[in-house]
Amino acid sequence: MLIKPLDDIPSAEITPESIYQERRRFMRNGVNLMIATTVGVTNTTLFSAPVVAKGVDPSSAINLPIDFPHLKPSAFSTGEQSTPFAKITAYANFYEFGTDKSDPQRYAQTLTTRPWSVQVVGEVEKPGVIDMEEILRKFTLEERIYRLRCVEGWSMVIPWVGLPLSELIKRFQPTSKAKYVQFSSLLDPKQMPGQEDRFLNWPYTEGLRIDEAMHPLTILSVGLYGRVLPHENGAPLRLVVPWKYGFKSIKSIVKMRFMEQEPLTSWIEAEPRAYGFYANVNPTVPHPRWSQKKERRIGEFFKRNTLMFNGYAEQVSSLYTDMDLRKYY
Ligand SMILES: Nc1nc2c(c(=O)[nH]1)N[C@H]1C(S)=C(S)[C@@H](COP(=O)(O)O)O[C@H]1N2
Ligand SMILES: [Mo]
Repeated sequence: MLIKPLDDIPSAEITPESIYQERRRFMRNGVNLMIATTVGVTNTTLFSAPVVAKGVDPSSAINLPIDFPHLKPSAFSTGEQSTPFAKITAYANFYEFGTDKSDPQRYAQTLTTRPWSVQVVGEVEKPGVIDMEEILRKFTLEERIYRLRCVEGWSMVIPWVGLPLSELIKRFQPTSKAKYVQFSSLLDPKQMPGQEDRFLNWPYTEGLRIDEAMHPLTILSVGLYGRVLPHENGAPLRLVVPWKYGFKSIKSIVKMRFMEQEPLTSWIEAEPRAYGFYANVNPTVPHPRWSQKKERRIGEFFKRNTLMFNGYAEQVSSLYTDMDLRKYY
């Protein structure tokens, strides 16, 4: 058993290290402020970050310059309060770097994210490779504030920076046989020490039906809170499918394969009874070892009810009419 239910998760979701780092961020801000006031400087160039924050971090504890200042806002964004940056980065699932929530922040920083490219193969008219710089140059980036619900029973609200996956897919012209798309993460045990353990069949793979991949809610993310995607959250490029359990949102993607048959995924290979291909958030279908009725928003004390399709039913339920979602879990 690899994914643990909510009640097995220690209540301290922030590691001492992350608290330490946050305190350091505050201190650095404080130091800048002191210099500015001491020498009587009124212009703001001494401050480390511009104040036009993307998303609104309720803790205001991001001491990183904004990388994407001009983001198109999205009608799909939730109006809910975003989870603080420090919590999104300190509490992550990225098994290539270890299975503890704090492992990715600790160990993923050495991942080389440039140069980076995504290979596109299979049922497409124009197979090829697209470079990360080209992705950043050619597509309009949006801010998409989405809920993320993990199968383990926690959730967050994340202000992603991203582009609709459909925009990228169109460039490669899927054929009429392209019914599904499989995604693969980087395979490199030297950089990703978690891959020395065989608990998942590496590389991490995931898949979507083509209509799910083309759905306007589905994005590729290159950042969060207006900043370049932190390594621990799947740099430099990861999928975000907000109506599905978090494990569908595969990180550090290097390959997309368009296919006629439903692709295999790492989690189905690991435990098919627990993890299905669709993995739509569904409070009425329990995991074999725990209920999915409730979730805890990271940073909150009381659990809240989990919503069908993670609250995105209005946008996506039409994709699944005539499907028994107990069978296709
Ligand atoms: N390559 C890869 N992608 C992955 C994972 C992983 O272990 N490896 N974990 C998944 C799980 S279980 C979740 S809940 C989300 C978590 O995303 P976050 O850590 O950015 O919140 O990433 C998903 N994508
Ligand atoms: Mo997850």
